[in-house]
Amino acid sequence: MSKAFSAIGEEREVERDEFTPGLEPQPTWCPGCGDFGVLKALKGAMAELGKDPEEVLLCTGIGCSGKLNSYFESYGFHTIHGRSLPVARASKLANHDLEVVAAGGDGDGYGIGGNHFMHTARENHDITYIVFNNEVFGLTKGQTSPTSPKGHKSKTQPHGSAKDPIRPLSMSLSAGASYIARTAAVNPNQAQEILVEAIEHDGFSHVDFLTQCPTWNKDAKQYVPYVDVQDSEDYEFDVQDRREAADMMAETEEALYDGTVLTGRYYKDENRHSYQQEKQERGDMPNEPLAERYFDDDYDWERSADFIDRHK
Ligand SMILES: Cc1ncc(C[n+]2csc(CCOP(=O)(O)OP(=O)(O)O)c2C)c(N)n1
Ligand code: SF4
Ligand SMILES: [Mg+2]
Repeated sequence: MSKAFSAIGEEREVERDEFTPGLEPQPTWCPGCGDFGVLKALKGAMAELGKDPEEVLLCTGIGCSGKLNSYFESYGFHTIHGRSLPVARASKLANHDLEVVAAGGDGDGYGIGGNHFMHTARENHDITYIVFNNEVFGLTKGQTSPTSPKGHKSKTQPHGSAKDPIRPLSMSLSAGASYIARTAAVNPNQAQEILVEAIEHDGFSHVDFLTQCPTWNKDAKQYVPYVDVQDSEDYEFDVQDRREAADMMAETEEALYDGTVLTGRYYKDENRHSYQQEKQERGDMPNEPLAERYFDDDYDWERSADFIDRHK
């Protein structure tokens, strides 16, 4: 429970359950699915931050993970496969008063939506991106995904995958994300703490969330035991140092497939301006939400061509 300012400016307590829809649909996730852990951590994080459901927009992709906003009370946009990020960033730019969270699977975000992931990180849009990493295409019945380990057997790779898996943390760092973390559904307290930090961060926050899929990925490790790199004496690195973070990410990505599950915060750059701030500093983005102009009948609309001084 935590405090929030309501629409009329009064402080009030916020409960985790305010993010549970009044008419709660029966979750269609399988028993034991890691996706329940993401839902719980996100509800807890929003309540801890004192957010009202009407201040939040949750954009999801397609997959078992994409069902998240059916079970989460807020504004929601269930987009098409791999396209949660373009919708999320446009929404944030049009109404920067909204707290915008995008979420989807490893196939959705690192596969079909990989291009959007790379450029949203590069541009440092001020949104939080949660990737449910279960190492398979869950919804479509267990095909190999970009994070499936080499040799992983599935319907699409019956002799074992011949591909090396993607390195999501390293990829995010080189693309330009300014907050990068990994957590796991089996570690709900750490997951909530990390989501709170990610949402509070001004810039693109990427959380690789390990979610077990007991139905289609039985040979995958269930992510226990896990190690929190911040709590363990075996790991010493500075999350603000790009090179040290890169080394720690590489070690983490290697270790996962050798059976050691490392989680925690990997990188944080608090000095980098978000895309919205950069645009505002250049004078080509208004400070008030575009959405407010739309409802202002007296607003004098400019065309983008009017901004160009043709005599220069
Ligand atoms: C353009 C397009 N291609 C393929 C599909 C079929 N499809 C639906 S979900 C999915 C994969 C989901 O895997 P992932 O993103 O890892 O999510 P999970 O179900 O594991 O949470 C695919 C291939 C689709 N819906 N749209
Ligand atoms: S198929 Fe896997 S990812 Fe989908 S709901 Fe079931 S356990 Fe979860
Ligand atoms: Mg998946």
